[in-house]
Amino acid sequence: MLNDWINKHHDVWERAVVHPFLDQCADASIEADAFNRWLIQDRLFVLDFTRFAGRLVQTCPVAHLDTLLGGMVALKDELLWFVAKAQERDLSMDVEPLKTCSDYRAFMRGLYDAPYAVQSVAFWAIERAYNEAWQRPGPMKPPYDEFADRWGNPGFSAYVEQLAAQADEVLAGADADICRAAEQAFLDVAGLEERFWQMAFASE
Ligand code: HMH
Repeated sequence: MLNDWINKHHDVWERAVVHPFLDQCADASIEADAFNRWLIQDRLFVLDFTRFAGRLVQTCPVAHLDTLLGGMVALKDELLWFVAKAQERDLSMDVEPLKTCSDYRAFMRGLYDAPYAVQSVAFWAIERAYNEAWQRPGPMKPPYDEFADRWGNPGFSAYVEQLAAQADEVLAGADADICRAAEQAFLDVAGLEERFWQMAFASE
C-alpha cells in the first residue's frame, strides 16, 4: 500500500525529498543563515514529533511497541544532538516556531485522536521523508555529511522499513474511510516536508 502511494503520488513525494536545500548541503554551498534556520526549526519540529510518538505508543498494538520505543530512544539522542549542534554554531534556541513549523505541529496534533492506522502512516511518512531526502543528493561534504548520516544511515533505513511494515499491516485491516484518511495524511506530510525545506530560504 505505502509503496503504491509513493508511485501514485510520485510528483508530490519527489518535491518532499528533492530540494535545492539538500543539493546545497551536498556541495557545502548552503548559506549559513538558511542552514541555521532549518537546524533550529527542525529541533522544534522534533520536540513536537516526540510528543506525537508518545501518542502512537498509547494507541499501538503491543507487537509494534518495540519498534516505536526504539525510535524514541533515537529521538532522545537526537534532541541532545540538536542542542549540541546549536551550541557549536552559537545559535539561540529561544526562538518561536515559524509558520510552517507550527502548521506541522498542528497537523500532528490533529492526528492525536485519529485511528492508529492513520497515525502510523503519518509517522512512517515523516521518517521516510528524511531518510530519503538526506540520501538523494549522494555523499555530502563536511560538515553536512554528519546530517546526511543521521537520517541516511543503514540502521535508520532499517527502522523506516519496520515502520512501513507496521503501517502496511494495520492498513490491510482498515476500512476504506480509514485508508482514505491515511492516504490524505501521507499527502499532507509530503506537502509539509516540501514547505519545511522552503522555509529555510524564505523568512516567513
Ligand atoms: C521536518 N521531517 C522534518 N524533520 C525531521 N527531523 C524529520 C522529518 C525526521 O524525523
